[in-house]
Order: sequence, then structure tokens, then C-alpha cells
Amino acid sequence: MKLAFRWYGEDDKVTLENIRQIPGMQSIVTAVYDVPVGQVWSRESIGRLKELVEKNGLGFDVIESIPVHEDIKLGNPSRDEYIENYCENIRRVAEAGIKCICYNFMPVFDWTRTQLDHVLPDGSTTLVYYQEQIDKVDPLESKSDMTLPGWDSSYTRDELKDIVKEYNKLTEEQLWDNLKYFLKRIIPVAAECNVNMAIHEDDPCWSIFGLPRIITNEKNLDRFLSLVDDVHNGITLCTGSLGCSKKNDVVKMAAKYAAMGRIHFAHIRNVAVLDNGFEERAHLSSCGSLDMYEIIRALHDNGFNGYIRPDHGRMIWGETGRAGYGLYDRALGAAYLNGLWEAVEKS
Ligand SMILES: [Mn+2]
Repeated sequence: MKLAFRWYGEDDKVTLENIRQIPGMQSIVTAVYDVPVGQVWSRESIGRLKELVEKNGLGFDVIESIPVHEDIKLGNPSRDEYIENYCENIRRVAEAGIKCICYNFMPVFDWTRTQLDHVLPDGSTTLVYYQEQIDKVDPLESKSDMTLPGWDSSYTRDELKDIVKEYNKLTEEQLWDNLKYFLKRIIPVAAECNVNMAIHEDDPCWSIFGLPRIITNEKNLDRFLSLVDDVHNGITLCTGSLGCSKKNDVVKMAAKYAAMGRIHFAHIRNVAVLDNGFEERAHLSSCGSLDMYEIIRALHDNGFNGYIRPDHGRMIWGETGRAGYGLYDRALGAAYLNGLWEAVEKS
């Protein structure tokens, strides 16, 4: 495994100097944030990130993410232009040495939680998803409270309603068609540039607000990989996204897709699955519902050689900042991953 850490660029309170002091840290996971979704990233911005990362002795290897414009997901006529921009971004980051690109294909709403600062019994705070809170939200009903955390704040309320209405006309099968159309065009470019594309599962891994979601389970991941059967068409195995449904056997999926050589990136975090949703928890297996040892062992034993990062952490020790992306708990997660990997390797 190649241990990596997400960094949000020069505005991130967590600095590269902090990150490089985490034992075993090799690579930075980051993105260009200064242009709107769908536009081409400037070589200057990419080069600046590379320079800063490498100056700190870390690898500039993984982009998370190059976001996919909604017109691509919707299959609108303008998609060809956005796909061409996407291909150009693949070429430009590859030129700068990037080996892996994480992205997702979730309509409108990226990761969704109902609260970002839920207090756990030990006083730490964490991200949670409670179904009864989701049920109170209707994106088409302007009187309801539509500002769940994680949503793209660049939409006005009316724009959000319009785009949700557009998606309400789209079936799951049409979303699959649009994903296939996208992959058929970008994967050859990724192959030519020797970059691995790694789709992130939908988070949570079920439909919300009646919108289609398809990257959710083993059957659908099989279908996804077969759309373009090329090693460059791979996945980001996000244990927390898949693991918030008890129907997903994350250990089995880790073993299977690692053996196929199709896991290029892994997000490792633990969740406690509850009757009414889930809570993000500390990485340690006993803190949540996932067996982290078995997941790491499945990756290791099946030849996984990609990038791995501790995913979200809780806020601990009084730290404040970007929810899920503080330094301390993610650093503890990284140390735990190191320990699991070393133990599995030597056993
Ligand atoms: Mn993830």
C-alpha cells in the first residue's frame, strides 16, 4: 500500500508540514479548487500544487477529485464539451505525474449527512446520518429546510429545485447509459496517459430524495467494471460508503476487486450502522460495524498495491476545522492502518 492523506490546498488548516510528520506518509491527495466544475484546470494551478507537495518530500500522485459536470450525468447535449474538458484535465494532471484520479457519479448531492458535529459519548464530534432527519427534507418543497451539510452551496434554492426536477425524469438505466457514454470517452485517454480512474461509491449507498444512485453495491460495481473492461477503469474502495449498508460485504468486495486489479485507491474508515442510519466512528474495528483488520488483510492478500488514505476522522482534542478532515483523528487512523498493514504483512 502507498499511504496517502487528503489535503485541501493552501487554505487547508492542516498543513503539508503537519502531514509529512505522520509516519509512513507517502502521497498527497488533492485537487485544483480555483475553477468551476466542468472547466479546464490551469497548468499553473496544477504546477503550484505539485511544487508545494514535492517540496515537502511527499508524492503528487492522486487527484480527488475531478468533478463530473451535471450535464454529463444528465446526458444533456452540452456533455460532449464537458467531456472534452474532462479529458484535457486527465492529460494535464498526468503530465504533472498524477497516477490516479478519484471521481464520483452521484446526481446533484455529493456525500450526505444530517449533522456534522454529533457529540459521541467520549466528547469527540462526528458526522452522522439519521433517516428521520432526511425524511423531513424535500428538495422540491421550498418551505422545507434544504440546507443539509455537504450540499453544493453554489446552487441557489431555485436552481437546486430545477436540477432535481431534471433528474426526476431520469431513470437508473438512463444514468447507466450516461455513465457508459462518459467512460467510453475518458478511459482511452486515461489509458494513453497511464492514469488509473477510480470511481468513488455513492455515499450513502442508496437513493436519496428519489434521485437515481447506481454505484452502490457489488452487483452494480460488477456492471460498472464491465462497461469498459480495462484496468484503467477502476474503483476507489470507500469502506465507509459501502459499509453503511449491512447488505454490502465490504471484506468480500475488497478481496474480489483487489484480485481483479481494479482497486486503485482505498478510503478506509469505520461506521456504526444503526437502525435509523449510521454514525462515522474512530477507525478501530471495535468502534464501529466494520472489521478493519479483515478489510486490510483482504486487500493485502489479493495484491493491492494502490493508494490508501484514512478517510474522515472525528474532531478530537479540541480541534476545529473542516468536518471530517481534521489532522488528529485522521493521523491516528493513518497510524492504525500502518499497524494493520505491518501485522498482516509479517504474519
Ligand atoms: Mn470516501
